[in-house]
Amino acid sequence: MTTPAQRCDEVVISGSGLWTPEHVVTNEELVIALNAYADRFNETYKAEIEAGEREPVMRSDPEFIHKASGIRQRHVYVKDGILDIDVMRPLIPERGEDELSHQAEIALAAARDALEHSGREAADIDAVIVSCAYTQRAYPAIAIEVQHALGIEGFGFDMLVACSAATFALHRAYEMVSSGTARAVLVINPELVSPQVNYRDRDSHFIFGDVATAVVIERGDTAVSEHQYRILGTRARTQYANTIRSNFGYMSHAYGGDPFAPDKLFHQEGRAVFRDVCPMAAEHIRGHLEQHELQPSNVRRWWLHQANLNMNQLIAKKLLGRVPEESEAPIVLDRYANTASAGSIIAFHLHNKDLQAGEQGVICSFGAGYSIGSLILEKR
Ligand code: CO8
Repeated sequence: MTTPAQRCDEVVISGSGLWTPEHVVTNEELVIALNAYADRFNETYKAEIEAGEREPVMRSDPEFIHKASGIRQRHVYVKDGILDIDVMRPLIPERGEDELSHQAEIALAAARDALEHSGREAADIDAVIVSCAYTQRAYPAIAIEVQHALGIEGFGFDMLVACSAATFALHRAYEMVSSGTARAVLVINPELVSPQVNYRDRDSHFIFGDVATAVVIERGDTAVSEHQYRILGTRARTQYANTIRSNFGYMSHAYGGDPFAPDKLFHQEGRAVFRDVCPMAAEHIRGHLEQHELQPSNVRRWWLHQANLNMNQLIAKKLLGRVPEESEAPIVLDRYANTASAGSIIAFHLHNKDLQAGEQGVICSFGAGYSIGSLILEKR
């Protein structure tokens, strides 16, 4: 169908979707595996470690993990291999070029859920954006594979913005719909992050989980779903920082070193990230609300990025002057852990339907880059 280039004053989120992997890994399971690996490694290299020629592998602790992050467990796409101290990575079988890719498979599950919630079909969608921390290949785009599988006309593309991938993609979708280049856009976040976790590193082995989320953004004048959220505004900010990084990429072939060395996996200076990002995120949200003549006290629901419970409480405290109630700023990271860009969308998906018409909420992500993205929503 040809889309009329008709500008649109009211753009809405008309539905969202969630795919949760069936496999769960608890903190205790992760710690047992890492500590067994550490004990064996440190015994094997005892002499070198004592001579200062090799660093020991540090043991982990489930109490530390819960206290420092609020995380109790995570869902993973494939559990096999993660807890095996001879493997310590998910054993995901490689698929042939004619098969549906892993990431497209989980993207499709979330997308179908979002289409159902929005009351939309493939024929109603003009664009597909797959936006996440990693795509499993550079091309063809996962978005185009998903577009093909769903039978959507129009166009699709992938984009990567680490933990702000979902919000930044929603911004692009909002602009497309408001400018009239698309009637409706499907934004999908297939966060298949477990292959990038270093399960031998106590600083980061507990942080991430897999999930997929999706959102339909469309014209308000034709939206049909029961729960609709008018997008009052979007705001983005980036500031370069090296404190969260992965060096894995297509250049690994040229470098000739170990393409799976620790620096090629996720690594961060967690304390520095915490210190830098909390004030940035609070200031960003306050400024965004002021642009719309709103105060933090006007916000009924905070759908915040889900990296760390203490981080969310500190950001909300900076804004509200108090620790928010669970019902004001729902937490999902205890069950899901950090799911990269999908965390705030899981929180939105699971905790939006009780809002009354005219009540406002904020979706906000913050993470690597640094990158911060927010949307102010109002229930219709
Ligand atoms: N068990 C026991 N001790 C531990 C463990 C552990 N598992 N881990 C660390 N320790 C030790 C440390 O070594 C340190 O010891 P010492 O004092 O002797 O040096 C001590 O405990 C304290 O460590 P930290 O200072 O690191 O502890 P924190 O209280 O700061 O907590 C956190 C660590 C939980 C990581 C915290 O700093 C945090 O959450 N920071 C924010 C991080 C964040 O939000 N990052 C965003 C990353 S996500 C993102 O941007 C998307 C990237 C793309 C996705 C990637 C997918 C793979």
